[in-house]
Amino acid sequence: MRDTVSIRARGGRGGDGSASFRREKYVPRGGPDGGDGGRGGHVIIAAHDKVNSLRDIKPGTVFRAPSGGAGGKSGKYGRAGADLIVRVPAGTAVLDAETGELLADLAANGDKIIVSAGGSGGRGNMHFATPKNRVPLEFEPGGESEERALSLEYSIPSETAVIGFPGAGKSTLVRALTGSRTPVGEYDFTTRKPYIGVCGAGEFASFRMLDMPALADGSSEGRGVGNFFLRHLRRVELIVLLIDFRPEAPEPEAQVETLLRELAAYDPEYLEKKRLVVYNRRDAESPPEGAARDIEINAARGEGLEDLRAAISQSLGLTEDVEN
Ligand SMILES: Nc1nc2c(ncn2[C@@H]2O[C@H](COP(=O)(O)OP(=O)(O)O)[C@@H](O)[C@H]2O)c(=O)[nH]1
Ligand SMILES: [Mg+2]
Repeated sequence: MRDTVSIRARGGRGGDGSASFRREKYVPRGGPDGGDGGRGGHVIIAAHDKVNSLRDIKPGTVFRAPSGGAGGKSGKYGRAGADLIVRVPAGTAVLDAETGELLADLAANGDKIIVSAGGSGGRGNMHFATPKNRVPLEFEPGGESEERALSLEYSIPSETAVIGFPGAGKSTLVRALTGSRTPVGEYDFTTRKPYIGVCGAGEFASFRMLDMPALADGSSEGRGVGNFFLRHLRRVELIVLLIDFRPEAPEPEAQVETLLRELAAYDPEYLEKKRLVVYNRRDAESPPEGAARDIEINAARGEGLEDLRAAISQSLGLTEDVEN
């Protein structure tokens, strides 16, 4: 899955204004009638329903919109250059590649942004006549457009995501709650791509849940599968920290600490999101201490999943005022 791509965009040049003069029978010296050039086409990036990845956009492509037409005789306007529309999936952020500035977050179908406006059309000489100069030869050339380097970043729209150490049971949990057919295995880093499933929450509501690759210590510095997938947390409202409660796993507190550190290392704003700490694989008997607010599950046996579903629904505000 390609979820980032760098491109360039350049709007069309504006059409030149025209310099011409009226020619009519019996009028020896007609006035200026050169029309204006048309504007150049814009380059527009638009989110579209039918597009679900950035895979069809070749990295490094320069998207150039056509120029505007030149103005003509008899005050004729040049035609505007057609806009060039680059379609991306809903959930694509558009960033200035040089400054990293977020230009637009195209979250929903139909959201769009002009990334490089076409140059304006030049004025024709009919605008330059003055009482002193009735035969102006001046016209304006069309305006240039500015080429921009852009970076497109797609992140899957989802309300929740599950992060945790390898083997914590993330894929098992997402599959149990949502029915998504995610690879599940005993190997570390089984899940290299984020997967998504939908979990019903009461009669009319549902939430989506992302299964993420394992987030191990240091992964934000490129260990394991690296941190690239953390960008998919951008749209997530609630992060489930799934703690591996096997005796051979690191201490639960250490896991929480590591996960939070890795989140913060990727984007400090991720710590502002809602969080739920969930203990999984508690096949052993001793309950975790001081964990009254936390949830314990056994994803493989399907235990505690209803409590978890309710806690997530409540945290997302899906359970309010639903009675009758
Ligand atoms: N005994 C036990 N095994 C579990 C539990 N949850 C998951 N597993 C198993 O642990 C293994 C790894 O699970 P997986 O969901 O792939 O972990 P992930 O790396 O976090 O996605 C699989 O064989 C699961 O069946 C649990 O609560 N108890
Ligand atoms: Mg997995």
